[in-house]
Amino acid sequence: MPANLTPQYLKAEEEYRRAATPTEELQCLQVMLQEIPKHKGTDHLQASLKSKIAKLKREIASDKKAGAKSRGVRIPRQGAGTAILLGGPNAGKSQLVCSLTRARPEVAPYPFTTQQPAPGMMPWEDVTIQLIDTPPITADFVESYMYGLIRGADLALLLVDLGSDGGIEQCQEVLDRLGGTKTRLAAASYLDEEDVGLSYTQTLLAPNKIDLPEAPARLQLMHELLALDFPEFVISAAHGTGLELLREEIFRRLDVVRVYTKLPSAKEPDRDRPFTVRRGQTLLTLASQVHKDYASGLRFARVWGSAVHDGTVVKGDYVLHDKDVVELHT
Ligand SMILES: Nc1nc2c(ncn2[C@@H]2O[C@H](COP(=O)(O)OP(=O)(O)O)[C@@H](O)[C@H]2O)c(=O)[nH]1
Ligand SMILES: [Mg+2]
Repeated sequence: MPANLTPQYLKAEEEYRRAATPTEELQCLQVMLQEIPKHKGTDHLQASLKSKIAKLKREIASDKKAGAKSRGVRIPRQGAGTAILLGGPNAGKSQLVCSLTRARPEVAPYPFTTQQPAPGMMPWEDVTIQLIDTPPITADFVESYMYGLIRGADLALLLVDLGSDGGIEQCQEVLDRLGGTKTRLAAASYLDEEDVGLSYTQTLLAPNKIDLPEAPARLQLMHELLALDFPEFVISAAHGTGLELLREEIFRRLDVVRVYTKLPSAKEPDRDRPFTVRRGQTLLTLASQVHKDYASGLRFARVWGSAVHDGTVVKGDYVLHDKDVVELHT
């Protein structure tokens, strides 16, 4: 990573990785090009940004001509963050969504039951997290909209079918299939340093159906055959084994903090629905989430929380902590 990248650059880069439309991508790349320090060490990256921008402009122009809508399927982000479920046929993706959310996708013992991506909301403590059920990825086929969904997700859950002899190979096929594209899975989310179009989405591995008698032996075999560095959560989506740990890790991986707001006149904050912001973000980000006018009109805030004394007066650059109570003064 070239040195001295500005916070604006890093923010645009993060948004670029998650952009769902060519127009959004273009906006982010333009900010990145503007913000990148101009010296020899970034020549390569500058050139790569410029060629991406030119390509996107052409793409947008030809989409306009063809009257095309934005490519792919878009699922509006909801809740504290988004996890996308991936896997081969029958791995148990739909079953997991059924077990963790109130959504009721069809679960069936035959492949390709799920044909459209479908979101459901998973409760965790006092927040909800969006889970997206998807059609299987196989050696021969992946729906083209899947790339945008994977890039846009905060994290991926890769399910392995321990209920069939083919499960391990099917998992490998998912990785191979994506590994040949610019949308890949990794232990952490990041953009490639040399090629900003190449995106990695952090992934948890979830070997499923551990309730079945042959499953432990297959799990062992999987460890021998696949050398994966993803954190592993062995589960039974149908029986609930391991799901509590998995839910907690999903929340942790979103890397967000919860903030409760209160009116200056109120004694108690609104505890029902916390706002969530990425860890490291500031009061200013929260203010603009609460109301679009608040970011510019914010004078100060009082904070009750783990990092400050009760009622401390802070400015827009205060970095929020999990479970802070914030009273905004505009
Ligand atoms: N024994 C067992 N069966 C499961 C489990 N999870 C899913 N299944 C079964 O596996 C089959 C495929 O599940 P489904 O959720 O439709 O898979 P998908 O294609 O990945 O969405 C169904 O018959 C499910 O009942 C599990 O944890 N244990
Ligand atoms: Mg399904």
